[in-house]
This record gives sequence, structure tokens and C-alpha cells, in this order.
Amino acid sequence: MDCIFCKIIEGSIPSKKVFENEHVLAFHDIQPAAPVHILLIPKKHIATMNDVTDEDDALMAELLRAARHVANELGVAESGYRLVNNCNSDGGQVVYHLHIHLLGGEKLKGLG
Ligand code: DGP
Repeated sequence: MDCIFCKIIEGSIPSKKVFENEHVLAFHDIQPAAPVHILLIPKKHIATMNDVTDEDDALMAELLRAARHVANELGVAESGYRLVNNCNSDGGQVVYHLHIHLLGGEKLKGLG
């Protein structure tokens, strides 16, 4: 399996984990774009948002539940945070294992 995030899940590449359960892992991004920058990933290898199926509904809900939990644990829930998924080339996706960026810890610039 030539996937960096699958290697992080199996432990052959180290990461700074902040949350883990049976289906989801969350860890610090190696190139933080904000004071808090966490990646949330499903342990199931799904390449992009386009590859999510109806069978993954519960898994996607679990990812969002983990995001809420991590935001609380890291103290950014009240001040606020942003969840981002980059999909494919135009979306800026670099790692082809589905992930959600959780960004916070400062006033983030607007999207527009
Ligand atoms: P994206 O452009 O959405 O595919 O974002 C990929 C993110 O993954 C990027 O912000 C940097 C991060 N990243 C890449 N390789 C590693 C790694 O080995 N460890 C960690 N913690 N993050 C990584």
C-alpha cells in the first residue's frame, strides 16, 4: 500500500495523534497552516470525496463527530474553526486518502 496516511494508520510513519477510535484517526498536520491544524482521516482507504459511497454514511458522520470532539479537546470550539476537504487537483488535494483539515487557533481569513 503506497499511501502515506495508511502508513500513519498502521504506525510505520510516526504522527502526533490527538484522537483515535476503531474507524477514525486524527493527528497534527506536518505543515501547519494555522496554530491548530489537525487532519481527520477514516481508517478505511478512500481516495477522494468522490469515492465516498452511501455505505460510508456512518463513517462520514463519525469523522464529523471526531472533528467536534477534537475541536473541544484542543480548545477551539468556542472561538471557532474551519473544516476543509480538498478534492482532486483543482481542489488542491496532495494526499489521495480522504481527509478533513481542522484549522483554528486564530482568526482565519475569509474565503472570498
Ligand atoms: P491535501 O493538500 O488536502 O491533500 O493535504 C495534505 C496534508 O497532509 C498537507 O497539509 C500536509 C499533510 N501531510 C503530508 N504528509 C504528511 C505526513 O507524513 N505526516 C503528517 N502529519 N502530515 C502530512
